Amino acid sequence: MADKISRRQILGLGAATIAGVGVLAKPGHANNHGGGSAQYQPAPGQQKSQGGRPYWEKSYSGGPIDVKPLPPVLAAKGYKPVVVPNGGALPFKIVDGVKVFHLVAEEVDHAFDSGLRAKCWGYNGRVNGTAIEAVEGERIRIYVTNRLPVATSVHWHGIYLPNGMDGVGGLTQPYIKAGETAKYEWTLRQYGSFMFHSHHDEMTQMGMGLIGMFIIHPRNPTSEYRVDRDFSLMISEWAIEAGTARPNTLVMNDFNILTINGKVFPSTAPLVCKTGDKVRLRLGNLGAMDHHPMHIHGYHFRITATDGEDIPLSAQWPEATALVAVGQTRNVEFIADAPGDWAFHCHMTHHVMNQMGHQFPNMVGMKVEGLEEKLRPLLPAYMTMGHTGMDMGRMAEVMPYPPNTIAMKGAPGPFGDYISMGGLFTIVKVRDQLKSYDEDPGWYQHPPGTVALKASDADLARDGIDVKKITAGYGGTPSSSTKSNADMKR
Ligand SMILES: [Cu+2]
Repeated sequence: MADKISRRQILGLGAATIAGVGVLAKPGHANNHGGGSAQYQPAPGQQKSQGGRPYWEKSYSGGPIDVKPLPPVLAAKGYKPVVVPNGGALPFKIVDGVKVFHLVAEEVDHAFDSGLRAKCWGYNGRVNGTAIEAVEGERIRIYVTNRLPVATSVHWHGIYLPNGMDGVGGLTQPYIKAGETAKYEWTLRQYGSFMFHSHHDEMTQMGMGLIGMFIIHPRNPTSEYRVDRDFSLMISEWAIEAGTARPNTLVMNDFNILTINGKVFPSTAPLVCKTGDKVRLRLGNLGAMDHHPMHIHGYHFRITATDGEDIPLSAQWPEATALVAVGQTRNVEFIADAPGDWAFHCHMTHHVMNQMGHQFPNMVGMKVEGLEEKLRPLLPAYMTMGHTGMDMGRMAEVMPYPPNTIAMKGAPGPFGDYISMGGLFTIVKVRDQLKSYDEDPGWYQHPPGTVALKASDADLARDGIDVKKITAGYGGTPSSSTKSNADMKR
């Protein structure tokens, strides 16, 4: 009975479908499309920023593909370039009104961190850190030279283009064979945060590093669009076993190196901001398998755009954590009005660790007195790990590791204690005074009295805190008035 659909439900479905078709089939108000080969007309900025194009058009394809392009725009005049921490934008030249780029796919001896290098594949000498940046309405021509030992192709992810420019190897174009150079050319008819990546043998080639962000600025930016700091952050994940120097692209779950623009913390460059700056983070995820809830401390941000388009102000979603799924981009924005060193990281706790190996037996809480002494004659370097957790600082100092390994790498912090983070972790450094955005301003100097330090005896006495007494209702024996959720249900 339960799995049979009733006649009533079928009718309901039918009605919903018909209604859906009705909505979709309504003639769109194609204000930014024009017909035939008309010159490309970007939507009037104000209208766009307050809700994008009218809902719903017949298609999101951006209208006719043979539009006449608008003149190319240089950064100095028309847009504020994005900041690509640990990376940079692909250079271009302008030839007869067309912006010409040259993307080179090649092997790169890449440093994830000072302690770990691997032979990866990347674009123009960088792994995950080369961004393409252009402006809505521009005609672009991208040459792709393949210096890999195998065929490749490049897909422009989220971007409206003629089908034959879509870059799916074998489907929309022949492979770009080893040594060949292909030419992609089309006119940009939208703006936003997009991506590009290999679309041939994706598991291998994207896993080896053939991914990047593709930023398109609006032709007529609104005041809302303008920010002081505009960061482009590409997230990915890798499987590099300790002591090896090549990513293993065959694994499905055991990713042990999690990167922002190809770097792990502490090699991720800080996101430097001045107090009061309006900040945009463009987050993209082209990792193989994992979605990343990217979390900011000390602030909340608004999710202002997806890889689809801007989100109208009234619908923007306030969050302290933005989920960036595989294949998605998310723009988040906030006002950096609180100075400090604020963590920005993936909230999956295994994604802020490096290569630590997750196959340990669970030792947490185990009594290990005398164990090391007994085992040392058999295993001279033996150290019991994990019974008090994974204290990276201690382990990094005493554990023997193979070379080219960052198993327990974190960073020494400002208080003499180790920051036990790696992977998808960076720091938003907000300062009242800055010499330069391009310089790490060092650790935040906290105003006196604003750091959580060891409580003094005077503090404890004043507030009647007796640390020796277990206080009912404070995690000790529950008092009669403390009920669990289960108790409440009864
Ligand atoms: Cu994650």
